[in-house]
Amino acid sequence: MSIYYHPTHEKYRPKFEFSGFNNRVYPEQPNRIDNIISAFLVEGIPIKEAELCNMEMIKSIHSDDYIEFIRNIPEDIAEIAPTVFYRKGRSDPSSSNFFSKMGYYLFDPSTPLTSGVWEAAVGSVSTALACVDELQKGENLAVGLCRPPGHHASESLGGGYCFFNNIAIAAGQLDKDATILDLDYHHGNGTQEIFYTTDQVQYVSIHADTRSNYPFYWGRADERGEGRGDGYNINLPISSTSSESTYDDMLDTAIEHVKQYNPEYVLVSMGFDCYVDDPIAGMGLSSDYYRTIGEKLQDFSKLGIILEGGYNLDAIGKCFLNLYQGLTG
Ligand code: Q9C
Ligand code: ZN
Repeated sequence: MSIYYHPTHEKYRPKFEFSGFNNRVYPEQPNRIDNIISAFLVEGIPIKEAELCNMEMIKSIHSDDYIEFIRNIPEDIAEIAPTVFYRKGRSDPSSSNFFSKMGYYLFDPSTPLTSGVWEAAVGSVSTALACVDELQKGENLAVGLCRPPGHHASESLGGGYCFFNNIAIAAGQLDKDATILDLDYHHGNGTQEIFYTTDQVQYVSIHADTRSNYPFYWGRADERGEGRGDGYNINLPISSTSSESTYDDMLDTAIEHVKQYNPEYVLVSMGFDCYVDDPIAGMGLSSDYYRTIGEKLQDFSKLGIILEGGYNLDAIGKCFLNLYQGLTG
């Protein structure tokens, strides 16, 4: 059992998120990882540095042109986000104009571009891959402190603080069936899209109902997969004001779906933004409840925990530690 991170996450530290009429302080900060690591170190639990992955891994999920776009963020750009967006059926983007490409490869202004994006995003993918490596070598549990997160990113489209879909890239490396169980507050639209037509990866997500919550245009219960993937995409939306007991019932339902599929591996898109005092989201979950989640996940024998969201800097360390103690207790 190991916990991984990669130090290049520190290179990505945007200042602002363009958000409606106000810019707000960027919630997805390096402190998130620092605080989680501190909480583990206080308990004497060591954290390992992941080895850098090769580009083939990223290419297994993302298009070459999207990867090149992220790799080639102009050095002289301090921090920038798109405000004009491409929609299907319009003219293709210009291959030479950065603004044109920016509105094509990102779906919202929540994912600012800065010079450190590439290094941080590759480090985050590497962290998730270190976890599946460990599981394939025979370990039963691995934890990846990925940052930036990944579940909103699809083949050629970033957004929602995500550039590369860490957990999708990791799941794609597994040679046996896998479930991605997404417990972030937000629907993982990128992960859903990537595996929508396959039966080799089951996607199960509990999230705030997207009829009134970000990311709005994906995540309904009737999105069940297509072709071979029909029935292997399971969206379980709940109200954004759900109590802990509502959440707990839905978690049992989600776990039943996973058991029915009976995968070799379970990878969890672990967000802590359902915590009651999350600054941008939040449902009724207490920090103690994350121990219960850990206990319930003990039902699965090959388990990878991959960090997605969670923005309360005072609580994220405690929540993660509780989860870990539930998993290992
Ligand atoms: N006013 C994750 O938790 N901002 N991403 C929405 C609404 C984007 C969350 C702004 C939230 C993305 C991984
Ligand atoms: Zn989230």
